Amino acid sequence: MDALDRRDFIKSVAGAAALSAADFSLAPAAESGPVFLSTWPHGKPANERAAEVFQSGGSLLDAVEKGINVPESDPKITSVGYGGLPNEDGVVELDAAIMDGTRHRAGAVCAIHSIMNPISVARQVLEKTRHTTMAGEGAYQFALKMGFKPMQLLTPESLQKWLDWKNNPHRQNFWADGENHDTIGFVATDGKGHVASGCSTSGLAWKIHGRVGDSPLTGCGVYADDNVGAASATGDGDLMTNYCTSVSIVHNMARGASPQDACADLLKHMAKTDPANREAFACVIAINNRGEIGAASMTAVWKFQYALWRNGESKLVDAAVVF
Ligand code: SD4
Repeated sequence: MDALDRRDFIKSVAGAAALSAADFSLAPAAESGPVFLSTWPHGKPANERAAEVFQSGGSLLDAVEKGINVPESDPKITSVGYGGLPNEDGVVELDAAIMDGTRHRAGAVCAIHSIMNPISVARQVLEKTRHTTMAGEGAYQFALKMGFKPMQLLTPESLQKWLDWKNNPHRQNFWADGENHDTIGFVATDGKGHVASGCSTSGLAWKIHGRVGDSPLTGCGVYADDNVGAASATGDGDLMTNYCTSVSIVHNMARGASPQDACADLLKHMAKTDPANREAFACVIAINNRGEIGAASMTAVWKFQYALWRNGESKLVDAAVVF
């Protein structure tokens, strides 16, 4: 190869690389206005709070964090924050993560106890440290250093449910009934191409002490990339972690899938690798940097509803079912 050929060759290789990188980015976002999308009916007040925070000058991350604080602080919601059902030892252990699509950085806490708003601790991990994920006692001590106040997260109702479970000789290890599956997953855009994702949960009721689900793991419960979009997930975290659901969905969108198709494709892929997964509790949400959204549930058994806030309208919608 003479010098000129070599230069041309290098130029064409560089061109090809640039092309595939460009393929990975969606065209610049159209002005969509802010959009807030979250899981389950308790996502509706969370979205509304997020919209208020954003419209009064908060950042997109402030909106996601403060939105998620709503179900976290509500003792009636038994799968997130205060009032969340405890682990098998009767201790409430919470998982949460928040990811900023602009900086491509997440903050997360796993299995943290005694702190009502783990998403806010996750935010502090993101803003105040060079770490991404903090776990257990270390996450708790970090929260205290950041000024969070410890409290008893069991309510009389959740304590009674734990006692009933404990006293049942035929108790199941996980999810003894169908009520305990309402993690909040959250995705948002500011309408100008920025996206963010957040997730907060008490995880599986009666889980083994120290168990960490998908929710606080970057790429699983949260993923956000301004070049493409954001995703989040709710469901059987022990299963879903193995599919890196949120990053898979965002990468599907990067290859050109709509948010809706990207969600459905991920669930189909799970079912393809193991047909038993057709019965799995797996639900996902996604948004792209143009404000288009998607949501899907593996099966109709879970009656997955998502909450959507757009143009001042706040509603609950039945998600598409894949099988
Ligand atoms: C977990 N994915 O800890 C969470 C639970 C969940 O709806 O999302 N429930 O496995």
